[in-house]
Amino acid sequence: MKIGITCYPVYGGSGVVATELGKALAARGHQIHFIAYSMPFRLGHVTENIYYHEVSVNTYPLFEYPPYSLALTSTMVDTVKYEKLDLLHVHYAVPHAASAVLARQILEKEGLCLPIVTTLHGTDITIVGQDPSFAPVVAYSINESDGVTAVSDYLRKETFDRFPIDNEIEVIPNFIDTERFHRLDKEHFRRALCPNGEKVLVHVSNFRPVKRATEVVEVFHRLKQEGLSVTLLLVGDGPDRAPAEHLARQLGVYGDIRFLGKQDPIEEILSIADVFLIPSGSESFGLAALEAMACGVPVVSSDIGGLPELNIDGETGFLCPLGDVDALTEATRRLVTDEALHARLAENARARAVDTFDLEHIIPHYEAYYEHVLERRMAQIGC
Ligand code: GMT
Repeated sequence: MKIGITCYPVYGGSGVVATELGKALAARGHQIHFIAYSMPFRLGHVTENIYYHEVSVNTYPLFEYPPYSLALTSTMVDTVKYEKLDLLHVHYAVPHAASAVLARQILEKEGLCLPIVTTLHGTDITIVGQDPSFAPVVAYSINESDGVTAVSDYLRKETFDRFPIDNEIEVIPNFIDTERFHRLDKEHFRRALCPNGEKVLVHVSNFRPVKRATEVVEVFHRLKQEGLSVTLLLVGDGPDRAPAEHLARQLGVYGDIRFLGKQDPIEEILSIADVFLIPSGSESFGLAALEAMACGVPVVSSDIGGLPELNIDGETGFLCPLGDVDALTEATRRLVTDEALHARLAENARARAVDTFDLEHIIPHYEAYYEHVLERRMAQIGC
């Protein structure tokens, strides 16, 4: 199949999922055309079966806000026409689904058929999409898509609860390449960071307030106060990094925390982790937690959103009530002090990543869904 993929190329889990999906589909013989405003950061070098079409937005003195969505639509139209794409798969509804619906209308006028699949990722439904400046367009473009997928049951339900949706939504969970994400031998790295054999707590995020990174610092502080030998690696960057640093200084634990900023490859850091903390206030899936699990790291998370579909309480980690720092601390304490418990949950976490979320299981779902959408569209309008 020839498939166009549009995503946010520089930030966030939706771009990671879209890019890894494109790479996996290309490896299975499909021809993949990324349509985005810059090269997706996880793409690496362009390989066989992978093409990249850059959206360039014309600036003009009249445009205080250059119309990116329209430039994207035009690039979609050109790419479909000249590359003869079978289907367009857009990730994150705002504004990609609307651009795709418009592209489909333009192409229909020219007698071309373009089925669209929209994948909902999270904040496009729960936060950004809720804004009155976007909400009617989000609902319309979801209803107009030929296929809609959501990354968790939770997100599917939220979409129906929050928008007037009369389309079907298929749940296809996120996935991981468990051959790339596995525990590597990084003992030298561990010894360098933890010369006294400290247990390693890790948090990876974009440090937006919704990730509640400061709670991770609070948990760490409490464990240090109890005299536990722990260190904390904070990976990523964003608006809450400075508040997290400030809190760490106030609590007197700044010197025991490494603020590592954005890091790649993340599996090297996860390979020395003992516990992964993700106390988010909103998380439709929690791809960062899945990456940790694939590296055999038990997860301490909040119990909201799609996290309970991924992190099984008492089996792959612990679920804690949102904002309950006592519960987060207790769960982390158990994992750093009880070796048998830690070993069991670490093994289960890896097994769940491999058995349930490995890309070899999930990519065929997408392929089958594309076939289904194509057949249905052909039957509908005979294209
Ligand atoms: O909001 C973000 O954290 C970024 C966002 C994205 O779309 O780039 O992440 C969402 O999609 C990820 C991939 O499907 C999910 O793993 C994240 O849980 C989800 N984030 C939220 O729901 C907050």
